[in-house]
Amino acid sequence: MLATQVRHEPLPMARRNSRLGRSARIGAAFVAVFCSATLISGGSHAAMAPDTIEISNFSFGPAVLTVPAGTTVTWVNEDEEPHTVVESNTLFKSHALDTGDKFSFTFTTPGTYEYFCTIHAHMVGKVVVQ
Ligand SMILES: [Cu+2]
Repeated sequence: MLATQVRHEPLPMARRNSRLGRSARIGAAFVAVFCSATLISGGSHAAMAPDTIEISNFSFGPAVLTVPAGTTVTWVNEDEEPHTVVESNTLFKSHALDTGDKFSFTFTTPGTYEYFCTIHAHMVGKVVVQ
């Protein structure tokens, strides 16, 4: 009688262990998905030139770009709508950029330069030159 109980003992233990193993595997899968998503976003960021500002979805990206003095910053319009890039003190002023058009400006003096789109005044961005 006692021997039978002992023999049955490991069964529920094993079942509990396998359930633990499954949740551990699910956890590992989540970690794997999270890590690969991080890798993908990291990869696309690295592929983009650090001195390029993309205009898409009616916004400048990145909204704030920090560069060392002497950097040529290039804006690329990825939108279907035309946009302009105009510095607040008109230090630089692009023409209306159609889809795929680019505009570049070389920042030689350290400072903070705010710019906006004259067609859509809510579109603002900033270049910080160090
Ligand atoms: Cu615009």
